Amino acid sequence: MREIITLQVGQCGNRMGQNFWELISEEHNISPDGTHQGQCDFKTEKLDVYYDESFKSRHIPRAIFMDLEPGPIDSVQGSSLGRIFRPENFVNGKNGSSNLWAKGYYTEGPEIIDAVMDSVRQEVERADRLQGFQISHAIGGGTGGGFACLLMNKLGEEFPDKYVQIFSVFPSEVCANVLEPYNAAPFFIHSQDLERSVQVLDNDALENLCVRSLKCATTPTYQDLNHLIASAMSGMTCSFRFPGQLNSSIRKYVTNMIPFPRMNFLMSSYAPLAFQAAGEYKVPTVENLFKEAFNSKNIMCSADIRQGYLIAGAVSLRGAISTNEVEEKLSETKKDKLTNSVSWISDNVMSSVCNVSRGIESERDATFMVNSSSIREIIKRIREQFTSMFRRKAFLHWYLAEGMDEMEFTEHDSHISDLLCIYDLQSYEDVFDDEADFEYDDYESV
Ligand SMILES: Nc1nc2c(ncn2[C@@H]2O[C@H](COP(=O)(O)OP(=O)(O)OP(=O)(O)O)[C@@H](O)[C@H]2O)c(=O)[nH]1
Ligand SMILES: [Mg+2]
Repeated sequence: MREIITLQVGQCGNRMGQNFWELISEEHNISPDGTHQGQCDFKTEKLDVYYDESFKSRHIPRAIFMDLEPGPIDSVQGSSLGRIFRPENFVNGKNGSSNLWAKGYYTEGPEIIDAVMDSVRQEVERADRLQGFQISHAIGGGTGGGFACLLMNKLGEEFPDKYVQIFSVFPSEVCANVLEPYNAAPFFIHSQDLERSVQVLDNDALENLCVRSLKCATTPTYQDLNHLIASAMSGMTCSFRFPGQLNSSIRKYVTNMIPFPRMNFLMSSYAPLAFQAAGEYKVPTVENLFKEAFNSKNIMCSADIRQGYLIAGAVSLRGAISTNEVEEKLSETKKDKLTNSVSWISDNVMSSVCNVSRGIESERDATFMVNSSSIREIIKRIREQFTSMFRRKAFLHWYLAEGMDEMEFTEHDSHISDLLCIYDLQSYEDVFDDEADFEYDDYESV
């Protein structure tokens, strides 16, 4: 088995994780006491990837929940699924981070990192052949930002060959707290690694989806947003959890989606949303699913994929669907819609079909994952928010009081600025235009 351990960090990360586990437990017919209901079939074949089967056939999630304050952890423990998790895999501090990255990374975080790493090591020992970790968090939080960076460093030191798939909520255009740009900036350095892929989400885009596609009558709540995130996470991980043909491990997925180590920021969309909201109790066709999944308005972060180069993509479908039909529709879509692909990777969108559906609620669904240079828009926005405060040294004293150096802020800024250059793919196209004169030494790999 190729096990995955999930690590939930901070309020947002814990709630994302809770929703994810509720959804996949339903998909795999695991009840809140950990017992499997129903027959052994496709749904149980790869159950060991996310669950550890213990005595009395109980399936225990390979999950660890952590926060610098008790509230979010208590709420997961008190939820209907709370009893399914190992009690020792809930780790919390008492003082919180006061929204400061520096406390999460330098002062409060180190107080609980040993307890977290003890739980991680125990989970790793329970696995036969661990493939990697899955982190969920918001990069703008003091904990989701600072503590998650500390955790990623520790994982890199102790388990350097393991893949890490990160589900990150990025700050919105109007930040939930003013310090979010400072808290988010260091993430770009800490997440740069060959073995890390970042799935970018943002609450603006998710709210729009709730209003426009799901037709929510009231202002969407975090609960609504988290439900959408969980659907996408379930779609993105279904090929690891169920038998299928493509991307059956994080390693395969990352290898195909990330051409250069630092181009590791991916986006996603999920279908059907509008189709379901329209109250049509028909099973969506492959065409319906493609129409929604490839629509740039349905991407779960605020970047318009039509405005950038499509570097790599993968569409993962679930339900009773013929592979031939998917291949046919995909080649039509590539010709008609995906015309902004980079010229230097041929056939850069893959498809996979998993015949096990999510259940009666959704007999067919599709998740589109994409690596597009339009992610620049979001990174650029965070940098602008960061520099407009940093130029004036606003709020800096809070971070310096926790032991941070002003130079670190300058480094974070210049790292983001480099990243923006890396994602400026026009220059790559130009290199290829001059291909006749091109020598390998001309091109420095990023
Ligand atoms: N989608 C979603 N976003 C959330 C949720 N809770 C918080 N956020 C967003 O996450 C960001 C702040 O992160 P939090 O998770 O609250 O902070 P934290 O990681 O606990 O860090 P602290 O600052 O120490 O509390 C803001 O952008 C919030 O809008 C949630 O349940 N769902
Ligand atoms: Mg918090």
